[in-house]
Amino acid sequence: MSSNSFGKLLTVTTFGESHGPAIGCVIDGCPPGLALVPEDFAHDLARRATGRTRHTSQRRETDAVDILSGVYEGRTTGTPIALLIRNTDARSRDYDDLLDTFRPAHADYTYWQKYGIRDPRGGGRSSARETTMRVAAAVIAKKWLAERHGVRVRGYLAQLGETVPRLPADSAIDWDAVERNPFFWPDAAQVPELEAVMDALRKAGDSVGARVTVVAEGVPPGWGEPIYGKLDAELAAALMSINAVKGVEIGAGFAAVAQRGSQHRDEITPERFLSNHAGGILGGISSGQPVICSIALKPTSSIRIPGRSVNLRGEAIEVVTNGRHDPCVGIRATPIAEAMVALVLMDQALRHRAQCGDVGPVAPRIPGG
Ligand code: EPS
Repeated sequence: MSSNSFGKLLTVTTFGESHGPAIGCVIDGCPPGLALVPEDFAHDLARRATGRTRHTSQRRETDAVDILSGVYEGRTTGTPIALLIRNTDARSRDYDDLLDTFRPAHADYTYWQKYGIRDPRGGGRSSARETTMRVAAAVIAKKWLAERHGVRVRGYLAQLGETVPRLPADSAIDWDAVERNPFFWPDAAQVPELEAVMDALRKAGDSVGARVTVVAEGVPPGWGEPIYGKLDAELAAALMSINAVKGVEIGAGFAAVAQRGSQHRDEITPERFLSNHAGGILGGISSGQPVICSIALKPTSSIRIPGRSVNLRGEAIEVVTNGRHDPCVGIRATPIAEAMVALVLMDQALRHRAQCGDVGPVAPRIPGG
């Protein structure tokens, strides 16, 4: 009803507000026996965290994970796994000027209309702080997918404002290069250019949108439940639930509009598929090719450039948002998008095993590449 949980066999419930004492999640349905220790969470949480470079919000959270349940002697027990992270660097005074105002393009107004009450400190529940717990939950999903199925879920920033990577369209992603820069950008030579864009933007007090692409390799054919639990439908819903996401594409996405059938179809030879416009999903079921999704993130609404809005009394006002905001939320969105893809894939893998576990590999099986 209130939609703080998602998934069917692997369910994730998150809770907490940006400026409350803590944020947390409960992951239920994880198979027993998976090795899990608090240190497993550090890498991905650091990739998503604020305050690690000058290009993101300067709030500095430690993001230390407490495993409260579901793990015994370093292994999951099959019971609910509860994770907790304390908020240690909330600065609620930054929001004093915003207590009775609605930031244009922010959830301030719609939360107020829906609930008739809101926690305005740091955006409360609508804050991207909540995505910390998605990334934490997905550490478990990524681990299980890698160990059980050899699946790897990785993402990169595919566009920042008007800047796109200067790489040939069909070049392989250099994943080491992606991880070596704070933007998750695949073209290392272009990073100084991105830094200049971001520095100018921050100086201007404005923000910009972004595009993030996630690639899941090693997904076997068969995951996804037609008709209403299609893999692409659930990926789209999960990715769209990320703060600031305004668009989702699977494979060729909207470019498919201008393609001919003869161009779009991924022809099959006994050795391989000859292209991947489908993004690894046919009829809502994984084909064995890499699953490829992209998201469009809008520019952050909390900016220093004055904008028109109204206050709680409905009076016209001018809003300026100070505080420690991200000039581009897309910069930190790569691990979040990976997380949502991994959680959906693990849930679908468990569901496939439950219904079709006895089917086994079916010939012919085309290597996915
Ligand atoms: C956010 C606004 C900022 C960010 C926050 C997301 O919060 P605050 O004003 O409290 O510093 O720092 O991001 C995080 C804290 C995080 O961990 O992602 C927003 O409005 O979404």
